[in-house]
Amino acid sequence: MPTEAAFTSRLRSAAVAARVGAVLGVCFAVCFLTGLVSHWAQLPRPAVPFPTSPAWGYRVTQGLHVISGIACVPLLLVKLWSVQPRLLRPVPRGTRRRLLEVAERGSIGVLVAAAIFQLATGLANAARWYPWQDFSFRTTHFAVAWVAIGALVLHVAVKLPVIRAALGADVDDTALDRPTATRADALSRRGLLRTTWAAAGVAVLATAGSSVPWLRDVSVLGVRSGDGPQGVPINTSAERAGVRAAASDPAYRLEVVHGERTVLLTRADLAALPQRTETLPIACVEGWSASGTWGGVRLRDVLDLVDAPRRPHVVVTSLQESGPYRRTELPGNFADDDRTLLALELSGEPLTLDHGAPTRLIAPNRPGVLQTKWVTRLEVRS
Ligand SMILES: Nc1nc2c(c(=O)[nH]1)N[C@H]1C(S)=C(S)[C@@H](COP(=O)(O)O)O[C@H]1N2
Ligand SMILES: [Mo]
Repeated sequence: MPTEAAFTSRLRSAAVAARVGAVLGVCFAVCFLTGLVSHWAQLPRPAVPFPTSPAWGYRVTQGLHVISGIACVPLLLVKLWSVQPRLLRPVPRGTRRRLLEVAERGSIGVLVAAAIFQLATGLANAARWYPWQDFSFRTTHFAVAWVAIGALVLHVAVKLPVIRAALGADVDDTALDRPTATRADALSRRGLLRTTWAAAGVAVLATAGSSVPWLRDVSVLGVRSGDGPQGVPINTSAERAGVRAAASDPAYRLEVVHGERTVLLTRADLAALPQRTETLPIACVEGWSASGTWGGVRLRDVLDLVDAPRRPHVVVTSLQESGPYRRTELPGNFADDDRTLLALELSGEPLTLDHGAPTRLIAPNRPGVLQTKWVTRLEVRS
């Protein structure tokens, strides 16, 4: 086991750790706050309604969530590298000092573990890789976010004097250096910092095109947001969802239920209702988003056929027989919003099977995961 004294590079310093840590802290805060927005947007019955405007709001917050999370990866690696010798520091003598040291290292252990867990599960989710069956990504990612942010606040509070001293001094200042950290490397501290910012920038550019259209061509790791039939990517195909036969069956009906009243509509019945056009994005929780021009029926017009009350809570069911997106809940403010459609068209053409034909839900400022495709039933609940 190496000791703290074995690390002699001048780069592993409070000067570097505080600067990288400050940027990492900002990225973490953006990630945390936009994550809270996403959690709120996905609550089936939020105590405070999630707003339906601006229509592009979730597109921006979730794009920022994934972009800031990705920027954290290189930043966290450099930060951990720069402070690694500190973790090998000998435990001081004396019960009180020893207890304090153990408490501090324990809280840092929690912070590091929670941060790595968040970045790893977030990346896995953005890459649509779900290695655990029955593992609720959203619940776990949300719970551990609080652990991470709590440990981070504690860490910053404990380190505030060092952080202030390090940020207040020149980056090459040696006052805060460990006694053995005297070896000059080929790379200067400024060079290391510049490389770190560049690595974070490259990671962002490689993925941000998923939500920022003009970055599309440089985003080798991002989903091409303009790719896919009718200019919008496909998340789950009709084939994969197992709905190909049911969705193309002439016997298809949309069932609209309110208490004792039920109305059955064919696709032709929907097409005979007043048609509207809205430009609304699909903003996937995985970070990609794309704007579409949707044609179809106002959801409210369909709900009026069964005399749904104002602000109805609507349960939307898909033809898909299993899977977490089979059934979604639409809060009253979304059901009543004039822009919320049952889409029959995209980009002026009939909706393709993969985009959710015969009809799909599209509402403003709503996470993509809740924009249910292949809708077969709407049930008004109180
Ligand atoms: N029935 C059903 N609806 C669904 C899904 C699904 O898997 N099944 N995927 C959702 C997700 S995660 C997203 S991002 C959008 C994607 O819509 P698109 O494939 O038309 O782009 O559809 C949503 N609606
Ligand atoms: Mo999604």
